[in-house]
Amino acid sequence: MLLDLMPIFPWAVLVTAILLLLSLPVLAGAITMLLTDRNINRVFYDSIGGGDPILYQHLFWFFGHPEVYILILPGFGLISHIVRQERGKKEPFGALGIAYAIMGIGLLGFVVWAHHIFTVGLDTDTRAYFTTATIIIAVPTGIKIFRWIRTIRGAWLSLSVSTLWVRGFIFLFTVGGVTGVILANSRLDVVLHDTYYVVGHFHYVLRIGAVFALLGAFTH
Ligand SMILES: [Cu+2]
Repeated sequence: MLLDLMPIFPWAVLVTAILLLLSLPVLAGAITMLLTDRNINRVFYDSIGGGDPILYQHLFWFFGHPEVYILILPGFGLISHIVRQERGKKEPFGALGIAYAIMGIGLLGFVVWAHHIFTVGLDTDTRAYFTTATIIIAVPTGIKIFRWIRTIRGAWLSLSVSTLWVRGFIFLFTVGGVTGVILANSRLDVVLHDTYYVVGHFHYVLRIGAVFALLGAFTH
């Protein structure tokens, strides 16, 4: 079987596995360095000895941002399969584009981490780069949303419970995604950091996104 012919869910799980393989070791290294700082007088993060606590935040979020994609990518695969089968089609509309969008999100997931730490005193150029790179993620994400909608458009959809979860997912995940684009703007993020706006953003994309996809898949 050519990779292009692989269904979407295995694509999503393959990209998730790659994200795990490349991000977890960085977290392991970061907390190992932290343990040595705490227990054997190393100063990786201790500015007194020339270390830098912001280094820990960069290393943590280098893992932490791919982690949120690790949580949501399998759900993208599940949603693709539910809309396909509920629509009675062999493939969702533009399946290859969805596979490439999933790969694109996996790749971009590794170069946007500092949008979690805009408030630590990053210089303007760094903030401008991370703002731009983060907003670009809306492109592959939009590609998937429009292809799911196009797959289910114009078809009488059985009001099966799984399609209700799918509709809830598509609408509410999109709301959550839009708030992510707003938070990507570092000037806005500095004001919204540590507010319930961020809590609302990640609850829409994860609590509703990932969980609705799971519940839709269970019922499907
Ligand atoms: Cu992030």
